[in-house]
Amino acid sequence: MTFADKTIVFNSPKIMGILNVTPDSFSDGGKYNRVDSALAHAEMMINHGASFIDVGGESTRPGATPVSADEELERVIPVIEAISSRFDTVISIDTSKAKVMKEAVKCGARLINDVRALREDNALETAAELAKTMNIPSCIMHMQGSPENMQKAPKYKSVVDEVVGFFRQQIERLTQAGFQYAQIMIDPGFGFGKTLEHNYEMLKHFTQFTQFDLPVLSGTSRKSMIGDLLGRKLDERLAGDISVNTVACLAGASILRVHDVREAMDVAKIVEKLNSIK
Ligand code: PT1
Repeated sequence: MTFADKTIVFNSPKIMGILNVTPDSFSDGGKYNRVDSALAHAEMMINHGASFIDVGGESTRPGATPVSADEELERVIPVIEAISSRFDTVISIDTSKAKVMKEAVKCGARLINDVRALREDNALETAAELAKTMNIPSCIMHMQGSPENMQKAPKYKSVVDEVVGFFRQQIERLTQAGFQYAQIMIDPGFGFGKTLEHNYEMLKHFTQFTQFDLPVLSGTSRKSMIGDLLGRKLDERLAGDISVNTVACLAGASILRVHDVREAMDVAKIVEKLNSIK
């Protein structure tokens, strides 16, 4: 798959490092402090083997409240500029807002990661334009509800069938809007309007999501599906993360979106070795 000028071949799982630039991820404000610490964190993740750095200025974890486009831009733009001027990694912009997509790509982002699957105002038109004119792919994620309400009462007849159906519908919608098929990435959206049972049902049947022959992203890092099952606090979930990532990679995940890049790279290398044996 190509991201503007840069090709990444998914012949082994690739790692996307998470870079949150939400205020709660920092001890206190101060823009320079913020850019500097984000840059240092990005550099570490790149050194550990990340192929992508996912920059996000809106929290989408359960119960999170929305932010304005201007607030989001103020958070992410200086960080994207700083990373893209120093490193050749693919920067992904974690946003649902058309304006943020456009500005982020202007300063060097090469992938749009939208947990709302380009369903906000103007998002589809904007992302399709960036796909056509600059070869910027998009990752579309499944979510039931919105971050404010999604964990209230998630309900499915079959979560796997519904998520697969959603992808079928959205891939059609994106290609109709002008995307090439090969400019689309999909993500089942672990933790987004799913109970613990729903999340593990998706993990168990993860191979189903590879039926479209598009790269499948898996994002489970430090999530409740690990903490709640194991009874682990946020900083005690690494073993669970590694286990879930191993299962996802064996089932065909192409990208792991993680906080702990080094450990995820170890998973990717072991799965690559296994897949090379006849
Ligand atoms: C994800 C993802 C994301 N997750 C993509 N982007 C988050 N493509 C942000 C919990 O249950 O999976 N894929 N961007 C973070 N969102 C959550 C959701 C964090 C649920 C935590 C939980 O703990």
